[in-house]
Amino acid sequence: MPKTAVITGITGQDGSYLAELLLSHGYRVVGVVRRSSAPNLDRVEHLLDRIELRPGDLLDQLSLVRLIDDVRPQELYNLAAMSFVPASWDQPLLTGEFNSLGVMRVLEAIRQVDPGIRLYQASSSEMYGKVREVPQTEGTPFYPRSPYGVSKVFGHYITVNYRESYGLFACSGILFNHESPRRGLEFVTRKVTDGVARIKLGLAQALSLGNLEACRDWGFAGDYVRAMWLMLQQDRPDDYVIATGISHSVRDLVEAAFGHVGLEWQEYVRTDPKLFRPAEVDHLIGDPAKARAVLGWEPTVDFKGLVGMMVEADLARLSSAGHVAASFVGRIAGC
Ligand code: NAP
Ligand code: F7E
Repeated sequence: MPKTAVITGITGQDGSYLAELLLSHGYRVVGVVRRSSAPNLDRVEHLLDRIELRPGDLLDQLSLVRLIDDVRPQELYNLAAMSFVPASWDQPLLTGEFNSLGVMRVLEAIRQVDPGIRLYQASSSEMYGKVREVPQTEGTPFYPRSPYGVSKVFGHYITVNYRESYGLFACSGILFNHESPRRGLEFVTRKVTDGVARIKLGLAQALSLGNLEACRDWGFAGDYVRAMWLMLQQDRPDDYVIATGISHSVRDLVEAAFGHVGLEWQEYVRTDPKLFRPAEVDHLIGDPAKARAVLGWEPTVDFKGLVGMMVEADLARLSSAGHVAASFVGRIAGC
């Protein structure tokens, strides 16, 4: 019998890569989608004949219980979240509902319907915030700097607590920033690669950014979903840091992306104080030693390869879409 996996957040960046991975391992894949007034399936369009979609919402306990009871999966990957950090200052309560209580609703649904279901919880390096240790490991204390980071700390600890209280096979993956051509346009990597492609094609003249000094440990999303799956294949549940162990500044990112198409970034990039955050996470760098030793996990795409892949994908997309593809970035405050 093939295994069945449920993915919340299947319409997001990670959900789409994870669905591809699980299908390649022969899984029956069931994705949870919340109702929207217009289709929102761009990232999984190529998979629609091979996955099942079911309605559900992290805000609605009953929808989760019913779904799990119907589908009876062996594994559940809880990727759904409000994932854009600046939005968490605008909507802190909703962020907590999704990212904190939403996790508890998933755990409760599993506990009530079938405590044998294995759970992956999408935790985040944003929990380290104002870092207490360099590099960050599974043992580094948390000091979140945004409502998003705080909400993810709750999600992490409630996952650990249900594991320790009820013996659930629940793992928390502390993933550092991971990117791809499917990344949302509001995140800095994609905003930069989309901006570079627009400038190169003559569709834009400049790019506004916030703090160029912030440093992140950026990896490729396709590599990171493999780590999620590996966590649920172990003999016992545990928490893992997933990172490359190499950090770059936003300035490095900009230089690499403009350099990829032979442009001098200083001629196009403006800094906009409105894009600075009320409290910044200055420098993240993860230590993936445990994931390497226990899971046998290694990243396969380095920083330069990632930036090049994303710039090329945006160039191809915008070349074929022509001028129709106007950017929404910059039209929504905080993006
Ligand atoms: P993403 O692209 O923003 O996708 C988020 C997904 O969550 C979307 O499918 C979204 O559905 C869904 N969602 C949001 N609220 C929901 C709700 N109330 N009920 C059901 N579904 C809901 O995020 P991502 O980059 O793939 O990240 C996946 C997870 O990993 C998130 O939990 C994120 O916080 C976490 N994480 C990400 C990173 C990273 O660097 N990417 C690093 C660490 C942790 P709609 O399409 O309907 O909006
Ligand atoms: O910002 C700086 C910004 O929005 C990265 C989410 O997936 O990873 C992500 O959170 C850095 C910050 O990602 C702009 O100030 C400068 O220091 O791409 P980001 P994030 O906040 O690190 C973690 C691990 C998650 O869990 C989250 O879900 O870049 N920055 N200028 C900018 N950032 C944005 N968005 N836009 C700018 O113009």
